[in-house]
Parts: sequence; structure tokens; C-alpha cells
Amino acid sequence: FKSCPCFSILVTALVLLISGCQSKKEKAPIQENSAERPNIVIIYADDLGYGELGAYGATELDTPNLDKLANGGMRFTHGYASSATCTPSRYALLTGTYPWRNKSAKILPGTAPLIIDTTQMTLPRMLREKGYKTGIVGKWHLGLGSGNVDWNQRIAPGPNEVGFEQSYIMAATQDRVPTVYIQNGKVVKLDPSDPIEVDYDTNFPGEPTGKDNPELLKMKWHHGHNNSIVNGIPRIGFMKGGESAKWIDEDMADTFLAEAQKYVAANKSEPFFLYYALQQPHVPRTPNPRFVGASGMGPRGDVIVEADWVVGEFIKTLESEGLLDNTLIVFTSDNGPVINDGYYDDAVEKLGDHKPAGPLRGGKYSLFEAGTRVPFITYWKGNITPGVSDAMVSQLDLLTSLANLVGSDKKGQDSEDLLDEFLGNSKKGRDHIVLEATSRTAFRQGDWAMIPPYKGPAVNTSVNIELGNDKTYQLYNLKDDIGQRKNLAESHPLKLKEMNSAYKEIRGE
Ligand code: NG6
Ligand code: CA
Repeated sequence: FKSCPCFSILVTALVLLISGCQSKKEKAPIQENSAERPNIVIIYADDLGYGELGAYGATELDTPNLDKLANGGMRFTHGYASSATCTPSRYALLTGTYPWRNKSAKILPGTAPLIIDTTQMTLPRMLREKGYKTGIVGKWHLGLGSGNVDWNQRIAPGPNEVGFEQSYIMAATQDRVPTVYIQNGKVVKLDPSDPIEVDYDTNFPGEPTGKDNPELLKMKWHHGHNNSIVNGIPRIGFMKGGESAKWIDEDMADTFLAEAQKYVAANKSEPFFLYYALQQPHVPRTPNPRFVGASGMGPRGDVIVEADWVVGEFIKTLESEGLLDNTLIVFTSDNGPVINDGYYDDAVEKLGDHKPAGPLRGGKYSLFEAGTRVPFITYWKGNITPGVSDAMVSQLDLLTSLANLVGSDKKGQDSEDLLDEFLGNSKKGRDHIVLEATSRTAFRQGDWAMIPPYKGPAVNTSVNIELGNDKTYQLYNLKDDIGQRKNLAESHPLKLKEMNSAYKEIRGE
């Protein structure tokens, strides 16, 4: 056989094949190099529920641009925010640390100090170390300053002290004062002769409030939200002065979009990271007049259509700058949906057949699935093969996974490397996750969700959401019972015991 000429031909062919492979391998780093440092954009919605997008089953709302992302990328069906409210989820996203490890990670007033330690590893800091430009546009809500902020001076520490080179933010939420944009620590368009004062306990003498001056309101408050009036909308907290700096709510989407587009144009020659934190559909829901009536569902639906539009416009910008093939986009939401979150805005009345949480139980503030399971999409044209992934992934995991992507060895304390999952190359995902909602926690492992007993009302009647509180343990098999209707705690004592001990170990109880 050895003397057979076909053998030497075979050997030659093999050698050629192997060397061919090798030379391909050797060339790979150059190719990988450009792919290794794509631009990274995280688009973060505020209070957008699991069932809110066409790609996630919504039939009553049109979200063509987000559907395009979802259908052209990896659409996760088990993607989690770390918390059922905003601040803790944002803390976890940026630090890769469970929010319940930080006692300050709860819904913050507009005057709260920064809750991220300025020496802590963060997603933008990790990327900056790797040569990325880093920027944030939109909602911050992680505190500013170190207590007693003077809004008329440079405000620090803030985003620029935890890794962002550029920032254009609102301090807290759209319903909280101060209702001004802050760019790199300075209030935008502030007139020094009309200084801003902010107080969350007492009003300033002579200033109208939602409570005392209903005649000045264009939007009425339902619960909370009856302090200072800005732009005809009553807010949480008291504010005086800063007239020229006050935002116009109806222009907020356009303002943030323009800033996001500017950031891309200014930083396109180097790899950049942009954290684009949308304000929709959080209250007060104030669509630009172009979108009023767009959904037939009142302002809440209209601002979702508006959010879809800004995402479309932003992607057009990436496209026209020639950056779309080299940009990894992550789209997700900070917590689940709420219909009435404190204003009379027709959200309840005009909801119709729309199911903001899809098939999930609960909503914002809840330990049930709808509190934290949210739309979660990764999109990278030409690099992520479109598909659907049932892998359990969390926003916590972005820090360590993106570190892997850019060749950094930095890790978040609770952040797993799920880069393969995010790029659609693996469907394994997490084994378990601890979920948080207003300082309570629950545990998800495999197909199972466990909620420990909690005192407190079963339902928050102001917002009409089931919170997950019960006197006894709750155990659900999400595979058979996605709506968490059948409590199996009694019938599956071993499963409950096993999960409870894993949960307690992680919680350090
Ligand atoms: C609550 C507000 C709610 C919303 C939420 C924060 C009241 C009665 N309710 O306290 O309207 O602002 O805080 O939402 O004030 S989050 O998405 O930023 O967590
Ligand atoms: Ca939120």
C-alpha cells in the first residue's frame, strides 16, 4: 500500500490541507482583531415589558425597528434584568454585581449621592482600559455627588467618574426633579442668575405644587407625583429656579437621539461604547406631537412607538456612518411593565388587548417573572446568526462577557462569561440567578422559580400589580407553567429544599 502512488498523493493532499488550515489559523488573529473590537451599544428601555414588542408576541403595537433587531439577531426568551426596579438593575448592569449586595441600590430620589464606588470596576471603565471611547446618553438614576449637590456647580462624582468619558443625562427619572439635562457634570443651558435649588422634603415658599394647584396641570397625578410642577406635569420632589434649563418632556426622545447620534459621529474613528438609556415608557409618558395617537393606546403605547422610532433612526445613523457591521447592539429593559405608575394618562383605559408582560405574571416591583424577565436582544450584523435562544442570561453578565469579547480579564463579582450565548454560539446559559424586587429576592434555577415567604401585601393596589408576597414558599415550574399559577412547594418538598439551600448559600444567609 505504501508504495502505491495514491498514498503519496494522499499524504501531499493532507499536508496541503493541514498547512492550509494552519495558515488560515495564523491569519485569523488579524481578522479577529477587527471583530474583537466592535463598537458596543447598549440600548436600555425603561419599564418595557416582556410582551411589548412584535417580536415577543405583541399583536396590538407596531415595533418594526425593534422587531428587525430581534429577528436579525439573537432574541432571548429568558433574558433578565437584575431587579424589578430601575436603580438596582442599572447598578448591576454597570458593575456586574448583584444589587442586593449594595444597600443603597434601591429607587433613588434625585438628590441621592452616587452609589457606585469610584474605584469599582465598571463596564465603561473596563472598555476604556481597552482603548474604547465611552459615553452615556439618557437616564442615569444611580445618584450624583457625595450628598448635598450644588446643581449650579460642576456635579461630581457621577458617570464621568465611573468610566464614562462623555455624559449627557437626566439625573434620576422623568418624574423626579431636577428636570434638567446634565452634560459632563454641568446643567445644560443653566442661567447663573436663576440658580437651581432642589429639595425632596420641603417646598420652596410660594412655588406651586401638583397638590395645591391642580389648575396648572396638563397631566393629573394618581398617586405620589404631587410636588413641583414642571411643564404642566407634577413631579416627585421640589425644585426652584433653573427656568432656562428645564427640559421639555415632549422633546426628550429627540434630544437624547440627537446626542446619541452626535456621540457616534464624534467617536466613529475609534472603537466606542455607548450606553443609550431611553426614558420610555416610564411615566410621565409624553410622546412628541408626531407620535400622539400613533398607537391608539394612549400615551403609553405612543411612547413605545416613539422609542421604536428612535432606535430605527439610531440604527440608520450607524448604517450611514458605515458602522453597522462592526457594532454589537444589545437591547433590553431595566424592569418589567407597569400600566398606572402614578398619573392619569389613559394607559389603563386604552390598553385594550395589549399584554405588556406577555404570558408572564406580575410586573414592575414584582418577584414574579414579569418583574425581571424582559426583552433581551443581541444584534451584530454579519456576526450573529439570527435565532432565538432559551439560554438564561442576565444583564449582570454583560460586564464579564464583553470583557472576554475585547480581550480584557476583568470580571464583575456576579457576572458570568456568557459571550458564546450572547453571540449565539451556545444555548447553555446560567444555571441560576437571584432576582430582586424592592429589597426582596427570589431564586431561579433551571426551569424552576422559588419565591421565599414575605410579609407585605400580595398586590400593590396603586399600580395593580401582584408583588409575589405570600406567607408560604412558592415554587413554580416555568417550563410547564410560565404564568406561575401552580404553586408546587408542597408537592415538591425535595426540589424546594435543594433550591432553598442553594439560594441561601448565595445570599449568605
Ligand atoms: C416610584 C414612583 C414611580 C416610579 C418609580 C421609579 C411613586 C408613587 N411612584 O416610587 O412612579 O417613579 O418610583 O421607577 O412615587 S424606576 O423605573 O425608576 O425604578
Ligand atoms: Ca424602570
